[in-house]
Amino acid sequence: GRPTLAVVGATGAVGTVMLKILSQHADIWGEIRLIASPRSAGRKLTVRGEQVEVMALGEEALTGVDVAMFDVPDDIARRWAPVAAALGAVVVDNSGAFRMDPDVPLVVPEVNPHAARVRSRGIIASPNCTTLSMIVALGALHAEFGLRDLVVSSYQAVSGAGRAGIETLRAQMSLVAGTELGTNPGDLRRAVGDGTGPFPEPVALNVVPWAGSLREDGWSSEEMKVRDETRKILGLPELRVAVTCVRVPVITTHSATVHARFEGEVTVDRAREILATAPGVVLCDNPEAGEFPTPADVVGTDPTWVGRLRRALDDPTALELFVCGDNLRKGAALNTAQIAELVAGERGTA
Ligand code: 11C
Repeated sequence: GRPTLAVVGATGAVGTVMLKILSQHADIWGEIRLIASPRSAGRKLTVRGEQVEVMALGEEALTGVDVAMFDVPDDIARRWAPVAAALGAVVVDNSGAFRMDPDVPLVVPEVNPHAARVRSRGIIASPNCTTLSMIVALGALHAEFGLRDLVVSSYQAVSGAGRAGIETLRAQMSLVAGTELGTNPGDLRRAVGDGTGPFPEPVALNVVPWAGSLREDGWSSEEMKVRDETRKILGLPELRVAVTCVRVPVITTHSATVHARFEGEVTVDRAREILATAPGVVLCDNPEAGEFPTPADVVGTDPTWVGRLRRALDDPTALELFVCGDNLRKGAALNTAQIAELVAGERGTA
């Protein structure tokens, strides 16, 4: 019979997008079980046009599952993903709990699909949304030119912090709407009060150079993820990466500026050819016509969008580009679904 799929974290920001994706993709699954915290158990959600009752996360819900997708916080994944694996499921985990575990592959189907086959813990990890917003385009360029160094600045949407992030920006926007706030120091902070939600500073009408939690020497967890995950996915453990992660007042779709230096000289013409034909990438780059990707157009779409492609002015081996990717689709739910579909496909041919 067709494989049974469990969606753990079905009620969250990523889970909600996952149900849409499962309703749009080829229907390869038998039963689809929706699982969430006991607080959400009993709610009904729609997937594939059918109402399905949410089950509480526990051994019973995870028994008899072939593939289990986890879209939950790290601590929940750390506790329950091994349980699902021990019960026989292949786990596809979208949290940060297992990404850097040497026995867990970190997979982007357009870049390293082969890695998904070696999974001694029964767990496959899906990368962080900021890594995913650039890695498909970067992987295609790396395959041709050989990546040497990377300098990245992110422009991250508030939905990266889940529903709380979206609600915080919406609430702050209504507090500042129609006012002249933002012309004096402290204006925004007074208007927003303590309601900064998951962000350290007001995010409406602002830019916040922080995502995640504090790591050593002033680095943020998000910055460490971008570096470590990029190295692992591309199989370049020594890759030099400089990254600064910034939160901007966008609901959904992460953007990044990328300076990528390669092994030898590059040409924009060849880079354009590669990006125009790479699966999962759309080249949208016509500065004369004012065409480049922005989150306003990219949100809700699957690919990584690339624009502003230029050769570095002072280095013929380097390219500059601007990328946008929907952080809830390719950045989270879509990549997880693609990995789950890879696994289901293996099973079909086994
Ligand atoms: C953000 N990228 O935008 C983060 C959220 O490692 O999966 C996702 C955290 C993760 O805040």
